[in-house]
Amino acid sequence: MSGSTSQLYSVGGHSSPAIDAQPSHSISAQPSHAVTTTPSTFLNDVLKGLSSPQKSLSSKYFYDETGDRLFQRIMECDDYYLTRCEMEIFREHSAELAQPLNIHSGAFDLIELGAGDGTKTRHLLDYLHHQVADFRYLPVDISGHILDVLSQNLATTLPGVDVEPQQGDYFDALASICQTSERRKVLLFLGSNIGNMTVEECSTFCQRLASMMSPGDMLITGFDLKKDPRTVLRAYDDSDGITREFNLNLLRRINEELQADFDLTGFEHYQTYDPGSGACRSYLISQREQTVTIGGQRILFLRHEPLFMEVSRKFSRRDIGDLATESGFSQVAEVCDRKGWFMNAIWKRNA
Ligand code: AVI
Repeated sequence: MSGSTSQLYSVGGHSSPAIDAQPSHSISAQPSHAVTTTPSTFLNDVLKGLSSPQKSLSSKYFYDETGDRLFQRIMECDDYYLTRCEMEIFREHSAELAQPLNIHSGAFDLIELGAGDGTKTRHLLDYLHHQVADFRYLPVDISGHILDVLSQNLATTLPGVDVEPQQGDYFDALASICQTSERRKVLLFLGSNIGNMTVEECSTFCQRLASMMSPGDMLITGFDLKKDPRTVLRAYDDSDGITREFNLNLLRRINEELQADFDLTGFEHYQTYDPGSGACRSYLISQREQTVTIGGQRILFLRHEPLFMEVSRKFSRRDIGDLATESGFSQVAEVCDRKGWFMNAIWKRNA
């Protein structure tokens, strides 16, 4: 794999992870999302990322079966606080989440983008059901399997709730729901998935959501807040090395699915956190000069060259308020965990 030939590629088809990525992360392990990715799109995206001056891979490809399992382990590990914080909010503060939604002023659709197994949302559903709110729950996920698991669980635990799973892309599902339902909408986008978008992707995503919503519709989003930089860094550089494995797994996946020849021992995980911008970035650093062949193309990695893998952005209250304003929303409430590490912001679509 070592060599000195660098080649540049001109390949199309790379689109924004913010818009395409549909990871559904929750407490249970997720099934592979590979089913929805055609090999040629995957190959094009990989080659495009690796031919940029700053080599990169799209984090949406983390989630094959092994990646789902590793992400499950990340969520359970002590250093990764995000899932536990948001779970605490849903478990202990469902009433506060529901309060701004005016749950007794007419029927509504509760639409969850990237619902996964709905572990957190179950607490809110339980609360709404006990309050005799007139609503139906429409979990959207790219994985039909996880939607089956979710529906079966809810049929047992909350049989009175009307659950109508929607498999597919967030925006396609939302468009089809909007076409067939006149009800007001409450959207959920949890798990700090918004943090995996760049600043631009994030505004585009929120503006696109706003454009599909009607005035008065609501959006509840999970934001990981800026905090002690060491706490953030530890969450992505965990002492068990699971995040390291999670990153390396994408190289393994590329080897397997695109017949590439990454030597996994030739790359080391490196995490950074910039407390100013709130960007927590993961890289794989090439440990030596080496050439990797993918789809017949040879890619040169210099010694110590960084391969950018993922951004997990952290937000201040002001960042969140500004994002709401620039996307056509007004923030009506915020609910945080007791440490003040995570926020579920509740926004109303402006008239
Ligand atoms: C899915 N997403 C919100 C996770 C995060 O915290 O950015 C993905 C992750 N990557 C490494 N650890 C967790």
